[in-house]
Amino acid sequence: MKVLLINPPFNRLKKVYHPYFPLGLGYLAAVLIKNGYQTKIYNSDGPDKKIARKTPLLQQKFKGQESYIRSLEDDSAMVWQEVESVLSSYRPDLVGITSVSPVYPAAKKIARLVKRFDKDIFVVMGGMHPSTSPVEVLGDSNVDFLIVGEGEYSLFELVSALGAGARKSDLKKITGLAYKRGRQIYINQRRELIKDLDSLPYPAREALINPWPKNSDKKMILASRGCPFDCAYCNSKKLWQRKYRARSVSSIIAEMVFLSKKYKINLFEFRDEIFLFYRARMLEFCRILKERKYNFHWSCDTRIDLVDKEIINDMAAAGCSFVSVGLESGSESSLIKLNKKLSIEEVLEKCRLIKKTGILLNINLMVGLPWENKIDIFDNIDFIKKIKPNRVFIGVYTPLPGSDLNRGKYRIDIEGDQWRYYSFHSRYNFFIKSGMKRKDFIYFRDSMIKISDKYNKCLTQKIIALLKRKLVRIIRDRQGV
Ligand code: B12
Ligand code: SF4
Repeated sequence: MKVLLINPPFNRLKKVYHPYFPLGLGYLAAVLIKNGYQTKIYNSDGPDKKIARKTPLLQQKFKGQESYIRSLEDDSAMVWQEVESVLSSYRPDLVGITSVSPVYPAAKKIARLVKRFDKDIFVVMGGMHPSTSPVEVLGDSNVDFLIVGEGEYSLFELVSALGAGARKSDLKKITGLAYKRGRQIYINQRRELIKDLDSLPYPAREALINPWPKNSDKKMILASRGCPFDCAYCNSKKLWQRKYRARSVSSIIAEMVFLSKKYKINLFEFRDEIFLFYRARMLEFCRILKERKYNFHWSCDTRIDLVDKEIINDMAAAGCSFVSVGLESGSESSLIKLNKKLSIEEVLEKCRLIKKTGILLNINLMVGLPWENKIDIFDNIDFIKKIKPNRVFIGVYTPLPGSDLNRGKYRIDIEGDQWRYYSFHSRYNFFIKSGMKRKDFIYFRDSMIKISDKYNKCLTQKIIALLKRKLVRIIRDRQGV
């Protein structure tokens, strides 16, 4: 069984420059390779010479949605030809496609291309969207199988079973698998989560067919999985069941050292949902990085309530240069409705703590919550001005399948290809039920975005300044000055 794992295109079709490595596919590939299966990863959201190499501002991200929609409709777009050429040069027996909801139309399109290329190739889908909408996804005639939840061992068992000419009774035993026979859809029992994350091999970054230049996609790393909190707009719990599992400090640092030697990098991006959950583990992580003087720089995402003076100072001393926090709203009543369990006062105080250390601060905010009125949006704008962050990431509320907020009077079902219109940065996202008119919402949303981009421009300048300083230092070192 020859396996090809595909990350569908999204940023690339939005013409947004964003080097990243699909870590989920990396883990799936690593387990298959370890068990003797020839496996490659193709990141169709990967490098594209036509896209300018610069960090996009929010305004550009919104413009990109139109280009995503157009490319999905245009069979001659370069990316679809690239998919076909990868299929014909690699000739897989099984293709696995990952998908989050806004990317699902692109994942569907790839499934269609695979079956058009060779109908005997097995198509398996997995990831957040298939896990939360399995019946819809398996209803697609181009999809044979689907894995709900954590995928490594379910996919491995499926590949082994198919390689041995599986019968229906073999498939019944594979936990986490969903499949169909004729029109009947079967969803097996969910698989138990992997108990010890240290037992997994490192993501197979080397299995990527089309890496980004200068190893810019190699910096992403995961130290934990899942999140025990329960924010109403989020659907993380549908995948990770509100269970938080962390790797050991020694395993994380060993992976950083491995990456720094193999790819000559010293900058890492932790992509965990909440990096700081276990305080003692974080302090130990920082202590070891400081003691061993690795000179690593790193960034992470966390809930702001997990930050305190000691931990943030230690993080700064251990090379943390950028922290991203999900605050979501500057309105106290919205925070309650979102079940954020944060108060504005606490947030402001903790943001001050972070900024004092010199660590760059990114805040994530949402706009367009179903109950919002213009006062809530003004509260957001005020909040940004009070915090004065180094970067602001605004997302327009998106009703994610399986989230608590997407229920009852606020329930909105977006199906299949309709997802092409909706993402955190799409002008089609309008789910307000407070009576605010669409045109007023657009005006307030755009004001919030413009103010945020002022801070975002500053960050670009800060990074350029930092790089210039580095360059000057290198030139001086070389000249022995
Ligand atoms: C890191 C991250 C990113 C990174 C990297 C994304 C990537 N493709 O790897 C960046 C910053 C680029 C990103 C971008 C976006 N992201 Co994002 N991201 C995350 C985050 C924080 C962690 C993802 C991760 O690495 N998890 C760890 C790995 C191990 O898990 P995994 O990828 O899910 O894979 C496992 C299983 O799902 C399964 N599996 C996954 N794929 C497949 C495929 C097959 C064939 C099989 C068998 C199994 C399988 O097995 C894997 C191993 O166990 C999650 C939060 C979360 N709860 O997951 C959000 C999250 C996935 N992102 C989300 C969204 C919406 C986006 C964007 C659309 C945002 C936007 N711009 O509008 C884009 C889409 C870009 C893209 N093409 O993916 C949402 C998805 C919600 C939804 N229902 O769709 C999440 C859940 C955050 C949230 N709650 O809002 N993201
Ligand atoms: S939004 Fe973040 S903190 Fe809240 S439940 Fe989702 S992952 Fe956890």
